[in-house]
Amino acid sequence: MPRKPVTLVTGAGGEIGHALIPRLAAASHTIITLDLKPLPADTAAFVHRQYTGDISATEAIGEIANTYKVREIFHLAALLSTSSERSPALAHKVNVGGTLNMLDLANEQAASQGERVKMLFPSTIAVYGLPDRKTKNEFARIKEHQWQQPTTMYGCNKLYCEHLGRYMARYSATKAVDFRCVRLPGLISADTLPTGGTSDFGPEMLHAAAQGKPYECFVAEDTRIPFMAMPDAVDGILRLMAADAATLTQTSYNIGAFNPSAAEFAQMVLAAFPSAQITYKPNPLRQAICDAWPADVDDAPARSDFGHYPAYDLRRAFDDYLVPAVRRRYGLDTGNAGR
Ligand code: AKB
Repeated sequence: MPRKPVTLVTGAGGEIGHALIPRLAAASHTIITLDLKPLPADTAAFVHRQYTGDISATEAIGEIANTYKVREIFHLAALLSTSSERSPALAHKVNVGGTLNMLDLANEQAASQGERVKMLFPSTIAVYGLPDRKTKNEFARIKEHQWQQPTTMYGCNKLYCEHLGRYMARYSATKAVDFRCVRLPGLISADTLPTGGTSDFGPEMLHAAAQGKPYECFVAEDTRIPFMAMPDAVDGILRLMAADAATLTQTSYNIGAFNPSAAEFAQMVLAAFPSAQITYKPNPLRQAICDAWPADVDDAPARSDFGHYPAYDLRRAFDDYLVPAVRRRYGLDTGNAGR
C-alpha cells in the first residue's frame, strides 16, 4: 500500500503547536504529531495520528518513517531557555539530539521520495549574546549575522542546529532537506501560557492580571526584548514555508513585531486591567539571560524574501487580540475583570 503523505509536527502539545495545528488542518495538511505527552483534546481533534515518545530517541521516529511519506516537518519540540539552564544536559539531548533526528528523518524521506523535504525550525533571539548594556543599546535592531555568541545552553543549541540545517540544505552530499528557520522573539498567546522560557514574564503578567492574581515580574522594569503576538508568529512560519525556495536568500530569518520594556508591557496590562498588581523582583539568572538578548531585531530580509509583515504592533496586539481573547478565556464579560 502506498504510504500516506503527511506533515509531521513535533512538540505539538506546546504553545506554537496549539496555534499552528488548526491552521495546517485548515490548509488541508494531514497532520501526524510526536510529543512526550498525549495532546490536549482541542489540538488532537485536528490530528490524523499522534505518537507519544521522546524526540531524542528513535523508536517512534522509525515507526513514522516506515508508515508515512513525510512531506513537511515542523520541528517545534524543545526545552526553552530557563529550563535549559536548569537542565543543560537534558536540553542538549532534546534540542540538539532531537533536531539531528529530524534532519536525518527529512534526509531519508527525501531519498525515498526522490524530492526534497521541507523542515521548519523555530529558532530564537537567544542565539544572540550581547556582552553589556552599552552594546545592547548600540545594536538596538540586530541583524542575523551580528553578535552570535549565545550565553545560554538553549541559545547554543539553537544556533548550532541552525548551522546543521544550513549545512544539510546547502552543503551536504544530498542537499535534500529544504531547511527553513525563523528566529522568534518572545511570543504572547491569549490561549496558552509558556513554560520554562525567559520571555515568559510578558504573557504571565497579562494572564495573571486577567485572573485577578498579583504578579511578581522576574526581570527589572527597564528590561527590553522583542515580542510578537502568536498569530503573527504562525503567519510568519506559514509564509516562510509557502515561499518559493528561489526567493529565499538565507536559511535563518529574524522576524519582529514590537519591543516594549517590562514597564511598558505592564502599562498596557494596567490599561486593560486597572487593578492588576505588578511588582518587580529580578531573578539574577533570568535577568542575565534577557540582558544578553537584543532589544529588537532587524527583520528586513524576512520582509523582502517572504513578505513577513506583522499584523500586530503592541497596541493592536493588546486591543484587538490579547485583551478580548483573555477576557473570553477567563470568562470576564462584565467589564470588571481583574479589578
Ligand atoms: C524563551 O524565553 O526561552 C523563548 C525564546 C525567546 O526563545 N520564548
